[in-house]
Amino acid sequence: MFAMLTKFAGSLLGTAIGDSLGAGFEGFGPLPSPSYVLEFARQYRGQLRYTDDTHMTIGVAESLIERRGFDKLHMANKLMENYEQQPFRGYGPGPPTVFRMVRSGVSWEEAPRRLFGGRGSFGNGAAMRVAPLALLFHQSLEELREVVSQASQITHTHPLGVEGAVLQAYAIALSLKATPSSFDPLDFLEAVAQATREAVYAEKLSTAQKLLEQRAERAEVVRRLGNSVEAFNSAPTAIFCFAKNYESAMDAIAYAISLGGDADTIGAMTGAIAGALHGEQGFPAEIVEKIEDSAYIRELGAKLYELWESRRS
Ligand code: R7I
Ligand code: MG
Ligand code: MG
Repeated sequence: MFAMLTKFAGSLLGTAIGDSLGAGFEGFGPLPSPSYVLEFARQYRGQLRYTDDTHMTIGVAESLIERRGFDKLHMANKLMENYEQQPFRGYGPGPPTVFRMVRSGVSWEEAPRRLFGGRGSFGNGAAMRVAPLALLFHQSLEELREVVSQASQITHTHPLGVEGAVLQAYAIALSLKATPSSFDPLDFLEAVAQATREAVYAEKLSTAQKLLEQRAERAEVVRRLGNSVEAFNSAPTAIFCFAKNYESAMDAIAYAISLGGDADTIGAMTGAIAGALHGEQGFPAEIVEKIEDSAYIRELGAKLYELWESRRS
């Protein structure tokens, strides 16, 4: 049995590694191969800086730790304050618009609903930051769904934006409870598929199972599952990238980034799931060391672990 502590840290570090490595390729077409990404990671000199994906994940973790549990208003303010301190991290247009509306007097309930014609965003911004919630609430999938929907709606109210975050959280929770030696990727995909309440996601996850069985090429994976910024074109893709490469956390991230498109975010989501299976040991120390604030991110994982332990007893 893997120690839970390293799995908590692994999921947050996996987010940061996928994000920071993928950031340089966001918006690119498919890369020559996953090993191209691994080679880039090995040879890169200097610090690998993270983007909004990790920055928001840090905010979610900080709020859970400070409040010793989920407090929507506190988390919303934390995400807004962190953004205002470091607005340069490549945020999507939605969240900063919400924060500006709130600063000008619109309520937290109302502001995110005003985006994109009145239903709110279905971008992957709620899914990319979900790891800390998945870690803390992994024991009850019902409670996890409830907490993740609420936390998503700070910025993403569209049901498809929320569902992407819920499924990404389920994937992390399942991975956290599994061990690498007994992991079955088809059973895993089936379990995530069973949990979805939205047809688009059910369809994508069923496609993911077929692509895995057929050992589909990367180009077909991109064509069928997508690699863009909408939650339904990236969260199922990340879940697939992990399932296909479950034996190695670094290979999973490299494969995800090699698909191109929203590479930092698909890398971050894949890394969060893979890190929850393999723990921090799944990532080479020389890569972890290159990631900006990796010691702080590991510490947040440890504090979330302590919080989870204390809430259990
Ligand atoms: O979801 P969000 O926080 O963006 C996250 C992405 C990641 O790739 C990060 O790495 C960063 O680069 O940004 O930000 P949003 O602005 O809410 O959503 C992202 C994009 O999804 C939007 O800018 C739109 O292009 C698209 N989108 C929609 N398009 C049409 N209709 C989101 N919701 C809608 C919609 O309802
Ligand atoms: Mg980003
Ligand atoms: Mg991105």
